[in-house]
Order: sequence, then structure tokens, then C-alpha cells
Amino acid sequence: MTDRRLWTGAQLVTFADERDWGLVPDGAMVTEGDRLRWVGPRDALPAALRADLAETHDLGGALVTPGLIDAHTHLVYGGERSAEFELRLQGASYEAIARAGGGIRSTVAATRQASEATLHRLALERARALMAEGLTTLEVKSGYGLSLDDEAKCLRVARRMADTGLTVRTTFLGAHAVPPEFDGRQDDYVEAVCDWMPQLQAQGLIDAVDAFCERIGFTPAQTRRIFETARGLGLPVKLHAEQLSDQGGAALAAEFGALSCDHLEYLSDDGIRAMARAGTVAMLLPGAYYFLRETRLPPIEALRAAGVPIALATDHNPGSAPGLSLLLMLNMACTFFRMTPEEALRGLTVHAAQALGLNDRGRLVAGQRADFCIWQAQHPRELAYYFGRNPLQATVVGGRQRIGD
Ligand code: DI6
Ligand code: FE
Repeated sequence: MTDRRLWTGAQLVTFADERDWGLVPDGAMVTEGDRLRWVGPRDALPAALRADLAETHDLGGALVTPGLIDAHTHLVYGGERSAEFELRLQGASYEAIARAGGGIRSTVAATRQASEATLHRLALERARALMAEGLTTLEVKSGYGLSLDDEAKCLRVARRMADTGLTVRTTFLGAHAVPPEFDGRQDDYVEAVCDWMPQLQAQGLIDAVDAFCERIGFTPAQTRRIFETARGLGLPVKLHAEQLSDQGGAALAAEFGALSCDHLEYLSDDGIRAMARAGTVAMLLPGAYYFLRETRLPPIEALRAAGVPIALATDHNPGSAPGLSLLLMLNMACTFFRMTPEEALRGLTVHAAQALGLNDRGRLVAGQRADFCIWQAQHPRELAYYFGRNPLQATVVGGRQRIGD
């Protein structure tokens, strides 16, 4: 007896190639273990694969897409920043609040105070909200601990979230802000971050390294120092780049073969060319664009023209993007960024996987992980069309239906 399972009665969104949705109207899938063994039109299913089935599922005409991937989150933190939201509504800018010692630093204080158990409970609650809309793979950044012990604490919490069945990738973002004990000693702090990196890696806590390259963050020279350390350790990099100003961060990250550059409202033509050459993904974050009431759009048309893959994520964090809805990101990517619904969904699947360096997921094709979402919808564009309505029927992770979504 195999653990082969047959799934029929589904309209499949395969993204099998770069052209379109890859729709298969009357589709079938065979899963074996945690993999897709076969995907295609039901009437083309080889007879040999119909034998020895452990289970058969008729999905009754539902829509099936690859599992959703949130490839940029800051999910582990203590406290919240609604008071800062009120200040911003009264006219204070995000940058001014940060410079006055609020912003990231206030979340660092709350995160340091919180126990590992509390952080875990809070992060799990947030992850559950994302899972209710079909999340199957999650990236989590550190960056609210900013000491070796507190960064390790947050990264352990992130790793533990894999207990839910999610695939979790962790990113070390020690260079998020300068903690108070390093006031006025920013270069020393960068050296400390570089010292911690191999230690956290040895504890099995880091998959990639990120930095906040910004006027209120770290300079390109400091970012380069961090990237050189990461490269020496064989860790891939990504960057918060060109969110509030053009620092040339994207070109710098591309020089290091970055997996992704994220935000990118102020991305220059040079940055775009460098990303295209390096195969770096453009990670757009419509939740932060919206919540900071940005007016400058990322250069979507130029990214398209240059053939840079575009991904989307929630950027969930307490300061600039407290939202927990992947479906809303689809809608916002279309309304704000004029992406097509197909580009938007590809951004939360195919290109999000690429931004994590995971080439075993994001599409419904044989050999990929059997992570998929089952939706009550006639056409995939509906996923981007509605907002505040969740048509998810079920999620399958590693070939097994997830319970409790
Ligand atoms: N850019 C962001 O949008 C978040 N971090 C970053 O580097 C915001 C983090 C925060 O405000 O707490
Ligand atoms: Fe971020």
C-alpha cells in the first residue's frame, strides 16, 4: 500500500510556465508523501497512478492554487504601536517618530521584556491568522531583540512555529536599528552584529541575512560589511532597500547576489538593472505602502520591462504594516500597484518561493511539494477582487489536509 492520494474535481492554477495562470479546468493531482507526483487534466491521468490509492478526494469543482507564501514578515515581537499610529495621523512622520526614539526601538524594549513563551504565543496567534487565508510557508525576521540573547530568543520562537506544519525560514535582521546601549556607536554595533552572525548560525537559527539600509537605518558601507560577513559564512542575503529614500541599496544587494530587495518605492533605474542582472526578486509590500500613506509607487512598469520577478508579502510588523491578510495584499497590489491579479498571485507563490531560495514549491507541477489551497471560487482573479472575504475551503500541507484553519 502506498500513501498515494488522488485529488479530482478541481480547477487548477498551476503556474506551470511564466506565461499565464496555467489553468487546468477539470484537473487532477496525485500526491505521494509530501510531493506532487502528477498534475494535469483528469482525462490524461495514467491508469497506473489510479491503482494503489490510499485516499481519493473529490473537490467538487473548487479552485486549487499553490500554497501561499509570506516571504517577508517581522512576526516575532512584543507590544504594539497603536499610539504611534495616532501620532502619525496627527501629522508626525514615521521617520520623525523613529528619530525621537520611538518606532522600532519601542518594540525592542517590549520584545526584550517578553518571555520566550509569551513571544511564542503572540507569534502563533499571528501565524494562525495568516494560515486562515492559506499560508503554507513563512519567513520570519529577527530584529526586535538587537542583543545576541534576544535575537536568539526571537529566532528560536520563529523556528518553533514549524510545529504548526508551516515551513518556516528565519532571517537574521540584527541590522534593523541601533539599540540604546550602542547609542552614538553605530559602527561598533555593526561589528557586534557581524560577531553574532556565526554564533546564531552555529545554533541553526539563520537561513539568510537582511539589513535595513536607510537614512534612519544603516549606511550602504555598513550594509556591505554585514553582507561580506554573511558571504563568508555562506549565508544568502536580502535587503530592506529604497523604502524611504534611494540609498543605492538594491545595486549593493544585487552585487552580493541577493535573493530579494524589499520595499523599493525609491528604486532607481540602476538598481533595476543590477537586480535584473543578478536575478534578484523585487519584493513589494503594499501593506507598508498603505499604512505609511506612501504616495511614491515602486517602479512596477520598469521592473516588468527589465524582467525582474515581482513578489508580494505582508511585511507584518507593529510599526509600518500591522496587517495579517495575504488576500488583502493581492487586492492592494492590484489597486495600488496596478499589478494584474495573475501577477499578484504569482507574487505570493512562484516568486515568493524564489525570494526564499526555495525551488521546490510555488507551482503545481510534478516533483514540487504538495502544498496547496482549495478555494470556493470560479476564477483565480476572485482572490484579488474581494477584500474582507475569505473563500478558503481547506489547505493541504505536505500532502495532508491541515486541520483547524
Ligand atoms: N522596514 C519596515 O517596514 C519595518 N522594518 C523595516 O526595516 C518596520 C519596522 C517597525 O517600524 O517596527
Ligand atoms: Fe520589513
